[in-house]
Amino acid sequence: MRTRLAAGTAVLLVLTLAAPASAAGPLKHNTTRWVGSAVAAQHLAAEADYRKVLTREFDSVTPENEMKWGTVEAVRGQYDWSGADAIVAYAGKTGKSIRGHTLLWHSQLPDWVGGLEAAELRGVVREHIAVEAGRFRGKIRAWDVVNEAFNEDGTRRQTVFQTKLGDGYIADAFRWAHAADPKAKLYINDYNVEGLNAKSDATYELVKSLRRQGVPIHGVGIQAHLSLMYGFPEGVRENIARFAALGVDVAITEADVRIPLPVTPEKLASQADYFGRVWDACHAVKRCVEFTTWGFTDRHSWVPDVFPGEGAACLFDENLRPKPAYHRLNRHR
Ligand code: 9MR
Repeated sequence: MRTRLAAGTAVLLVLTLAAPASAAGPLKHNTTRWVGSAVAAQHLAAEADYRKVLTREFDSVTPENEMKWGTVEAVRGQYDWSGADAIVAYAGKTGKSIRGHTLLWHSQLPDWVGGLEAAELRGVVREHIAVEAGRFRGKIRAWDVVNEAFNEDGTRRQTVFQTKLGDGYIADAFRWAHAADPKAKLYINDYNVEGLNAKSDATYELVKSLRRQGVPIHGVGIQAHLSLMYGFPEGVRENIARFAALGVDVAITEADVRIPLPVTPEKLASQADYFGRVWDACHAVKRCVEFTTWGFTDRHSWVPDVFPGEGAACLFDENLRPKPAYHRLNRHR
C-alpha cells in the first residue's frame, strides 16, 4: 500500500512537472475570481467569432456603453434599453454574471442633464438611479454606482453633480441604488487608483468615511487602464489590501495595457508582465473578487481612438488569437 501510494505520488509529480508553462485555458477555469470583459451589443449581434470567444473564456460581462445615462436616456423621458437588454439576455442565455456600468458619470451624460438647477437635478439623478437599477433588479451582480469622482490630486472632480449637489451626492447615489436593487454589490470605480497615490488615498478615505456612516458601499473598482509608456504603478497589492481591510470587495474593472505602436515581441512580453502583475495582485488578496478587461480583442478597443500611436491593449489580437498576456494569466491562479 505504502509503495503504491509512493508510486502514485511520483506519477503525479512527473505529470505536474511535465505540464506546459501555460495552461490551455479557458481563462474562466483558471481562477476563483470572476473573470470578465467589457462587451458591445453591436459586436455580440454581428460577429459570431467574437461571441464565441467571449462565451468560452469569460464568466462575467460589463456593457461597455449600453447602460450609460447618455445611451439609455439621451432625450429626457425617452428610454432606449435595446443595447442593455440585449447584453442582459445574452448573459442570461450563457450563464454570465453582469457588472453594471455605470449609474453616475460626468461623461456620456445627456445634454439635458447638464443645464438643470440643483433641486431638479437631485430629483432627476434619484429617478435615473431608481429607474435603471430597478429595471435590472436582481440581475446585476455589481454596479459601478459612481464613476471617476476624483481628480488626480485627490480633490473632488468638479462635475455637475459635485458643483450643484455638493459632497453628499455620492452617499445619496449609493443609498438610492441600494433601495432599487438591494442585492447588488455597489462600487465606486476609478482609473489611476491601481497603486498608492493621492487619488487612491482620497478614494480610501471616502470609502472609510462612507462605511462609518453606514452608507451601502460594498466595493472599490480599480479600472487598470495601463500603458507601457508610463511604467507599472507602485504598490498595487498593498493598495488592494488596504481597501479590503475596510471591509469592502475590490474588482479590477477595465484592465488593458496600451502598447506604443508598432507592436514587437518585446513589447508583447512587457504587456504580459503588466497584465500578470495586476492579475497576481488581485489573486493575492482574498477580497479581490473580479478581474475584468476592457474588451478582449484588439479588433475593438477604445484605445487607438483616444491615444493616437498606441494600441493592441487587449488579451487577444484582431483575429482573436491569444497573445502572450493571455498565456501569462493562464499560468497562475
Ligand atoms: O470604451 C468606452 C468607449 O467606447 C466610449 O466612447 C467612452 C466614452 O467616454 O467610454 C469608454 O469606456 C470608459 C468607461 O466607461 C469608463 N472608464 C474609462 C473607459 C475608457 O474611456
